[in-house]
Amino acid sequence: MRIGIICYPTHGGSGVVATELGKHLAERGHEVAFISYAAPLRLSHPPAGVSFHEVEVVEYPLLQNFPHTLALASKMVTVARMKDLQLLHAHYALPFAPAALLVKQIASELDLKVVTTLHGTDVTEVGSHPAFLPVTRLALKQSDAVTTVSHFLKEEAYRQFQVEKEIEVIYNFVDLDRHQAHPPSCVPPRDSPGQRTLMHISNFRAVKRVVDVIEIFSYVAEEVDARLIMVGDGPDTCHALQKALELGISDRVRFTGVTEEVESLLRTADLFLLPSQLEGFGLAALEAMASGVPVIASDVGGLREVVRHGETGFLEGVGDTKAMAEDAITLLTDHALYEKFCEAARKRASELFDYHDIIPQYEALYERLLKNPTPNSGK
Ligand code: GMT
Repeated sequence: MRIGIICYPTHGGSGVVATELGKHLAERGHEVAFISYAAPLRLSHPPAGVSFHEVEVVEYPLLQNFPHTLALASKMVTVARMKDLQLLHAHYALPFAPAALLVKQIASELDLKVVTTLHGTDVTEVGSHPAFLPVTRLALKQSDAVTTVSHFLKEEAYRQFQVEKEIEVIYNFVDLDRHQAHPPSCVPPRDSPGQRTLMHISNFRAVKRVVDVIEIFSYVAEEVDARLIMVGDGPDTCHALQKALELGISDRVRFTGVTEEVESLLRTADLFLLPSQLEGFGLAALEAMASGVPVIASDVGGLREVVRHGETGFLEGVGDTKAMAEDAITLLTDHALYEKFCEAARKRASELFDYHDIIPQYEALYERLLKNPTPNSGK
């Protein structure tokens, strides 16, 4: 198949899922064209079968707020015709799904199918905001297929958008081979031999509650010799830094910034913290589990489908940093229990979220759509 993928190039989970999906599709013999305003983070070296097409920014005095969606749609038309694409897959509803639908109309001779995958805040915050709601709703109605990354998000999409449309759940996935449990460390050595490593990875937006991460760590550090590694960057980095200073623990908190080396970093972690306000899925939690790292997270949204409370980690109420810290201390001080959780985490990642099982679900969906050409389209 010849597939166009549209996603955000930044270090958010939706861009990661879109990029990994495209790379796996190419491994399986499909041709994949990425269209975005910058190369996605995990596409620095596009493999065979993958191409990247950049949306140009036009400068003109009138265009103070550059109409990115229109430029994106125009670029997609060019790429779709150049590559004879059969399908456009929008990762994150806005502005990708409306742009893809515009392309479908403009390049009608191609009879393009449009798949929209909803990831999280495109349902819970952005897409359902009154400023965008009618557009999101139309885009979902007119997409040839809509998928969500969790059952929670599917129900939330029905609730927010009131669309009578079949929504298919296709879970996010991991490549277990890249997450071999506990190989040698690649981050700076621990300050002491027995020191334990807690880790958080995110885009440091408000929804991730990074200040809570610092607070949880401060309780843990009172009882256990531990350090915290904060991976990523975003609007709330300064708040996290400030909190660490205030609590007098900044010598044990390291901020790495954005990195592609997620798997090797995770191999150095003993526990993963994700105390988010909400998650459509919680890809970072899954990546931790794939590395055999138990997760302590908020009891919300798609996280309930990823983490099994009391088995692969613990889920506590949003903001309950004390309970999360107690869970962390329990795991870090009971070796036998900790080992059980590590094993269960990796097992769950492999049984439910292995890319070998998930990619074929996208392929089957694409094939089903392409079997039904639009009447009189000439395809
Ligand atoms: O975080 C966002 O605002 C959007 C999006 C992104 O691009 O990172 O994240 C969502 O997509 C991920 C991949 O499907 C999910 O694992 C995240 O849970 C989800 N984030 C939120 O719902 C906050």
